[in-house]
Amino acid sequence: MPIFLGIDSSTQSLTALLIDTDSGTLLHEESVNFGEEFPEYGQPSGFLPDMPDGEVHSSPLMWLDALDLALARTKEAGVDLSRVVAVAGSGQQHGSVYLDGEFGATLAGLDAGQSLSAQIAPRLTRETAPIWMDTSTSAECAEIAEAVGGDAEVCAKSGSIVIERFTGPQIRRFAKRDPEAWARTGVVHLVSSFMASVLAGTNAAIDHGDGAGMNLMNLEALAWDIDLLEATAPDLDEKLPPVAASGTVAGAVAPYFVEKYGFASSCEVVLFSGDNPCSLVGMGAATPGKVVISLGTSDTMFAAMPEPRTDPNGYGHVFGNPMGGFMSLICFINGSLAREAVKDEFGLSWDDFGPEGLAKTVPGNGGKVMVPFFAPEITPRVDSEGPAYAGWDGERDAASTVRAVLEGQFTNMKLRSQWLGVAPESILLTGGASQNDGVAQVVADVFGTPVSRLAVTGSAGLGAAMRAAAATGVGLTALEEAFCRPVEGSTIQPNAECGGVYDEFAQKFAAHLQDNYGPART
Ligand code: XUL
Repeated sequence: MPIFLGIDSSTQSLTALLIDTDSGTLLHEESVNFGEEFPEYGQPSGFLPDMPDGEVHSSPLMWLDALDLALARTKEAGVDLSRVVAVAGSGQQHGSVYLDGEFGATLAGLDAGQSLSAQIAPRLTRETAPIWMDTSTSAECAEIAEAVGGDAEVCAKSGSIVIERFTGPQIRRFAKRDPEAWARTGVVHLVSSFMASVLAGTNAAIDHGDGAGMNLMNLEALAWDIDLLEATAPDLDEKLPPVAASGTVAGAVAPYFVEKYGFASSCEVVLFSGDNPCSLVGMGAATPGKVVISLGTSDTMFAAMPEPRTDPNGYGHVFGNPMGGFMSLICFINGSLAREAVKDEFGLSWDDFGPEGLAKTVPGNGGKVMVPFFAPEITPRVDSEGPAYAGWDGERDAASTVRAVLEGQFTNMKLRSQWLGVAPESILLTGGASQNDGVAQVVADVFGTPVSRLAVTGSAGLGAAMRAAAATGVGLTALEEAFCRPVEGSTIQPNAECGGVYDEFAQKFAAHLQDNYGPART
């Protein structure tokens, strides 16, 4: 019986997930939390805390230790890895890994007697990797935009204006600040293509899904854009792997994995992609029609789109859809940390965000509005030192603040997604808070749309495993039927009585945002 492996290399953990496509079952899932398993790296949440100037970095060697550990545990759990026909993966988007010209040769000669991290450590020209939470590159963003003719031009070429966390500005900052190390750099990988390279034992290409999150790829040509490359860093064209379709096979799995974990030498490594593109597949939303809202450290909203259409306000992004065509993505910084801040302020539990807790207040919150920006937001781009409240006459109480944070978050999402030009027919909700029926009800009411949840929660890892299967000939429809079913009875209908409440609320929210934070930066 053929099985397929998805590897999800995310911010806080690495997960290996195996599916059996004949029986339509999830065979095994093994998750390694970086902070818990590898305290020696000093990164409790998967990145170095307290770096200066908005820098947020992580250790590629820690991800490799997690890969070794996840595979060792999967084998120990009795999974016969020789049955894996193909592996694909998902990576936190935008992060970049800097390696010297010997990286390819090291990969070709990996020794199963040693760890991956020990063998790859000498190849790093930059010890740590800037990740998607890094906001240190405002100067570089302005320089790139100016060199190319402005943000609108960069957006028309790459699908996004120049964005601090995107890889191009991050590369530029490194090349400017450490030109000697930049000169020694032979190849720059994304998290996704780095992990794929290690598995395949050869430099793997960057796929169209994750490649679009770099401000370097031309969306129309699906190739590196020479103007953007030149505006970013010297000799960048020589240091980037090629871009390729997400379903491309990078090669057979490296002998290291055959000897150490029992993979068949015929097992194929399919290109890795970004976590959001992989989630699109894992949520069964790779064909246009469904909108996904993912509630995580950052909240994201994404959907497949047949033609690339860009956000005139510059907040949204267009990436390649791993199954062909394109996808939109909108990312909100104030996600679970904002919900947690309200929970902690009043010493609540997540049950207070559930249906019973929300029953203490009414939709529209009796005129109380909160702009829930506990940290500076990127959608819209406003500096913020804390949320803004309006409509409380006396002290704020727990129940109205809980409703306010949720209504504020989802109203902001609704307003910032209007450029997509389609009102969603149904919303698929995923991520930590998605299982909470109260949270799901507020989403349904604000958007006026039914909300469903799927059985499998790790949609990025599942999407990666499904991509591995699809690349070797398993049909997407069959895969979606087997793995992307909504949980029976879990669909939440919008409350008919809400009527126009949320239209009026959205206007109030927009005015309150403008009054408190001024016009958004573009
Ligand atoms: C998307 C983004 C995040 C990361 C999280 O643009 O920055 O969703 O991909 O892993």
